[in-house]
Amino acid sequence: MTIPRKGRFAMLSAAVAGVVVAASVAVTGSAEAATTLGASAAQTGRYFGAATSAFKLSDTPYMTILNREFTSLVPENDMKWDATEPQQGRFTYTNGDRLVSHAQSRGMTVRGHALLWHAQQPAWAQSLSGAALRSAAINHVTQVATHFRGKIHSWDVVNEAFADGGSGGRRDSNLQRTGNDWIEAAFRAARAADPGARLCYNDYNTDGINAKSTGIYNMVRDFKARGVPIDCVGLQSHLGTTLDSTYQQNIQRFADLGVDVQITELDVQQGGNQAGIFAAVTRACLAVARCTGITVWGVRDSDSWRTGQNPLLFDANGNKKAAYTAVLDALNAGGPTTPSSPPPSSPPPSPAPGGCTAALTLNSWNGGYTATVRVTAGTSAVSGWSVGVAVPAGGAVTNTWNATNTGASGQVTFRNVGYNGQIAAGGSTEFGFQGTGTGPAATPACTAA
Ligand code: 9MR
Repeated sequence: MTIPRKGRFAMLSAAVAGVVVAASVAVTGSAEAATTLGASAAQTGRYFGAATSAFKLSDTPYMTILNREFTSLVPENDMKWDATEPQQGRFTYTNGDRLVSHAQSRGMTVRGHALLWHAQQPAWAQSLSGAALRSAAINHVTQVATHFRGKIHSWDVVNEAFADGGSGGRRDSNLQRTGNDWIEAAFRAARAADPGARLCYNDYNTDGINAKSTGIYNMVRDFKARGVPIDCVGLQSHLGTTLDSTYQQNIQRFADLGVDVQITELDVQQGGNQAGIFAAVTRACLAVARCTGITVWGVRDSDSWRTGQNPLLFDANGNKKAAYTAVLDALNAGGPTTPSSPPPSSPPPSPAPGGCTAALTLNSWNGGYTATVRVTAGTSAVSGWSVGVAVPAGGAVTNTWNATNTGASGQVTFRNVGYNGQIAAGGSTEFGFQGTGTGPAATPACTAA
């Protein structure tokens, strides 16, 4: 289910009714002022990124700008569910891989967008519901985040799950109907699959303190309190002709919860004070140490999804607009440097000499679960392993990947398959299984062969 563009923008304009921002004033002229968005943002410890697509990689005038100005990219569509798993269990990563390689060759970081979303789902997922959809969704998160493991700076794990309007609650969707815990299940699966990526919740109409952003704020606070892995909040910032007077305050309140904030899809309708709003957003991010980067949702006006609104920093011919200069000047005026926040990582299980350890992560829902088990070799290599798991009474293992199981209920033993028995000293591998009932609670025992 896609939100119609017209409806989306009617909502946006209503939501951002607030203060019209004054025109920005050029502040720098110093010999050291950086001359590109990326270099200038880097001086404050931040990235400056753009949404792009694999089909643009052959557009030379476009790539000249992308490569010159930006230090981060995000696939506008190429990593979405419909793009990466068009048929259930069949994954296509070609376009995402091409963008990642391009980024790596240019020293850019990559934002991953988006593991789960109510829109742009493949038809097969749209037709699922309940436990079947939940396990397909979690499998999608696991597979995609595993494929790109180590290459993604930040993942939009869940996109646009909150409702517009005054409720502050969740949006109805097939995913939401699998149970309110679908978001935390997705974050846990993403952490298990790629412990080095920052995990973000991303949404729009959150560009100030309002019912929707407060709903998200409450969810993040709850996640932090309960240890659900979340590292960042993405404020999309698809803006109309005004900027909410509480834009910076809203960034700050999320930062105060102990998560990073990223401006993830910035574009501003032309026709009002476009340059001033772009500059004000930039200054607001710079003013909050944990606002770690800004991404614009496209490069040239002609690349934008907002046809006719010319909402970006470059015109159709690739010329820098007044909005570009306003952003560059704001960046060069600086702000507090972001604290160096190393990528999150789960502490590795302590090494067992000559043996192995196993750590189990669960994604549970009412009546079922998937478990991911990380097997780590101790100080010597192992050439085979088995892991014993106590499956709680009343439930059973129904499906296993990257291992074979003996028994399905009670004490179940999982053994390596041909390709993952060898683990180097200190190295690790993962297998998973799905089950009915309540997931195993105890730490599994690992035995090296
Ligand atoms: O810009 C994207 C456009 O090319 C797609 O057709 C559209 C499909 O829904 O998604 C656009 O990107 C959206 C992003 O993934 C999530 N936030 C809103 C963005 C604009 O609609």
